[in-house]
Order: sequence, then C-alpha cells, then structure tokens
Amino acid sequence: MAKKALVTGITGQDGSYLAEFLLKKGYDVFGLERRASTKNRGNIKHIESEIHFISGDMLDSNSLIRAISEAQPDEIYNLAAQSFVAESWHQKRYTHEVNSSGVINLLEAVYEVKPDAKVYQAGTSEMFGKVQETPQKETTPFYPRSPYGIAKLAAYWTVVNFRESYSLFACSGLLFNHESPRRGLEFVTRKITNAVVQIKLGLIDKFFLGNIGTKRDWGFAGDYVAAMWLMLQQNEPDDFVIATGKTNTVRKFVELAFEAVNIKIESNGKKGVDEKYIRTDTGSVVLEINSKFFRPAEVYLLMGDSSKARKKLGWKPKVNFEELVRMMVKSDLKLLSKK
Ligand code: NAP
Ligand code: G4F
Repeated sequence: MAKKALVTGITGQDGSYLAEFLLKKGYDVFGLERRASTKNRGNIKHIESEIHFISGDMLDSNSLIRAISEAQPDEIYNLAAQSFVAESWHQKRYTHEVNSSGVINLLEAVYEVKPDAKVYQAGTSEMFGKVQETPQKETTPFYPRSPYGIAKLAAYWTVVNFRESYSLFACSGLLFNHESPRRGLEFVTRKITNAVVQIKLGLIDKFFLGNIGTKRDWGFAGDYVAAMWLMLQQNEPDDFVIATGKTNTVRKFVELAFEAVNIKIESNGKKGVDEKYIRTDTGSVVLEINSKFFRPAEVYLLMGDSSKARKKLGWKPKVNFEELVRMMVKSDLKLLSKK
C-alpha cells in the first residue's frame, strides 16, 4: 500500500517541491490548505490534481485533528508558517501564534489521533541569529534576533519536549536559506532576480534594497526537501542542520544576477558596506539602498555545517550558489518576457 503524507504549507515554496518529491516516490499526498478569498495554488498548479486537499489552519486545533483523522498519514511535514522575517516585527503575536502555538496544536493532534505518525518540523537557521560560533551546527547555542526566530525556537523546543515526554517520532530540520524560482517575491533573492530582469527588459530603471552587506548560506529548495524526507526515514528521530557550508553577501547575489543578464555594474570595492547606490558601468543607478528595508535587529552572518546530515542521512546539496542565481534569473526572464 502507498505511504501517506500530510503536508502543511503545501502552497508555499517548499511545500510544492516536497509534494513533487513525495508524489514521485509513490506517496498519497494530502495538503492542508487554508481558506483564501482567491485560491493560491500557483506553485502546485502542475500537480494539483494529484493532491488531496484538506482545509485547515494552524491556528484551529480542530481542523488539524480533522486533517489527521482524514488523511491517517504515516508522515507529517509541518511547513506552514508566517515565514517572512521582516514582517514578524509588524505581526509579532500572529507570527508567534502560527509558528509556535500552531506547532503545539499540531503535535497535540498527532498525539491524540495518530501517535505513530512521523513528524518533520521546519526549523530554521534564524534560531542561531546573533551567531555564537561559525559555522553553525546542531550544538551551536541559539540566539534568535527576530519575533520569527523566537517563535521558531519555541517550536523547536516543543518538538524536543514531545519527543521526550511522549516518544513521538518528531524531528526538526535546521534549514539554512533555500531559494528557487518559486520563492515569494518579498524575499531578497527573488526580489533581486525579478527586479534585475525587469531592468534588463526596460520595465523599470532601478530597485531598492536594505542591508546588502549581510551574509547568507543559500541553497536550492529542491535539494532541501530531500533532506526533510530522509530525516523521517531514520530509525530514531533527531535534528539536523541542512546547509551548503558556503556564505555570500546579498551584494554578491546582486552582482551575479546582473552578470546573468549581461549588465555590467560598478564594483566600488566596499562590497555592500556603506553603499548608497549601485550603478552600471555607464553610470545609470540601478539599485538604491533604502533604510525602509533595514531590520530593527539583523542576522549578519549565517553559514551552516551540515556534516551530521551528510554523514547520517547521506544528504548533500547538488545546486551551488552561482547555479542557483542563474536558475532564478533564467526563470524570471522567461516569466516576464512572456508577460
Ligand atoms: P512559504 O513559501 O512562505 O510558505 C508558507 C506556507 O505556509 C504557505 O503554504 C502558507 O499558505 C502556509 N501558511 C501560512 N500560515 C498558515 C496558517 N495559519 N495555517 C496554515 N497554513 C499556513 O515558506 P517556505 O519558504 O516554503 O518555507 C516553508 C517552511 O520552512 C516555513 O515554516 C519556513 O518558516 C521554514 N523555513 C524556510 C526556509 C527558507 O529559506 N525557505 C529556511 C528555514 C525554514 P498560503 O499559501 O495560504 O499563504
Ligand atoms: O530573503 P530574506 O528576507 O530572508 P531571511 O530573513 O534570511 O529569512 C529567510 O531565511 C530563513 C532561514 O535563515 C527562513 F527561516 C525564513 O523563513 C526566510 O525564508 O533576507 C535575507 C537578507 C537579510 O539580511 C535582509 O536584511 O537580505 C537582507 N535584505 C536586504 N535588503 C533584504 C532586503 N531582505 C528583503 N527581504 N528585502 C530587502 O529589500
């Protein structure tokens, strides 16, 4: 009989790649979908007919109980979240409710309805925040720097507690930033590729960013969903860092994106520190720094050490940083040229 998986956050970036991955492995895939006035299935349009949708919301315990009762899943992947860090300062309580209390709601429902289901919780490198060591690994002390990071850290400890209290098979993946052509437009990578392509096509002259000196360990979302699955195939539940081990500035991402569309930008040697503008080699301003996009508290550097996952799960990323930028630019070029 086919294995059954319930995926929360199925309409999001990771949910769509994970659903594809599980369908290819022969799973029956159930997706928790929250109500919206207009359906938001752009990322999963191509596989929509293969998914069993169940309506529900992380804030509504009964809907989670109903979803688990209906799906009777062998595996549950909790990807649902208010996932935009910058927004978490504007909606602190809501972010906490969805990203932390929502996880309690889900784990309680699992314990009540299907305690033998294996659970994956989407943890994050944001929990390392003001990093206490580099690279960051499973044993690195946490120091979250945003309401988002705090909520995710509470969820992480909730997973540990359910594991230790009730022997649930529950794991947290400590995933570093992962991107794709399906990334939401407000995240910096997609914001850059989308804007750079618009500049190339003559649709806009310039765009605006915040701190371009911050560093992230960026991988490809398609590679990272395989790690989620691998965690649930182990004999014992455990937590794993998933990362490429390489870190780059936002400015480097900008440089590579412009390079991918053959626009030459000036290199002033400051590499993102105190820059106010970036110009092309012919002098046009294509990027302006705007304080509106700076955060009240920033995570300046993330770089993960995923040796444990590489050794125990046999996982490693396939797409490197340069390939990722090119893939996203190419996809936006195709999308925007069509429009
Ligand atoms: P995403 O694209 O923003 O997707 C979030 C998903 O959660 C969407 O399907 C959204 O549904 C759903 N959702 C939001 N609030 C909900 C609620 N109250 N009830 C039910 N569903 C709700 O995020 P992602 O990049 O795929 O990330 C997936 C998970 O991994 C998130 O938990 C995120 O915090 C975590 N994470 C992401 C990264 C990364 O770099 N991408 C790194 C570490 C951890 P709608 O479509 O209706 O909005
Ligand atoms: O793309 P970002 O918004 O991603 P961030 O904050 O790193 O969070 C993402 O990764 C986390 C894992 O570490 C996930 F848990 C989380 O759900 C999300 O997927 O910002 C990346 C960096 C930041 O330092 C930000 O300050 O880019 C900087 N940045 C500079 N200008 C900007 C902008 N970020 C955004 N979104 N927009 C800007 O204009």
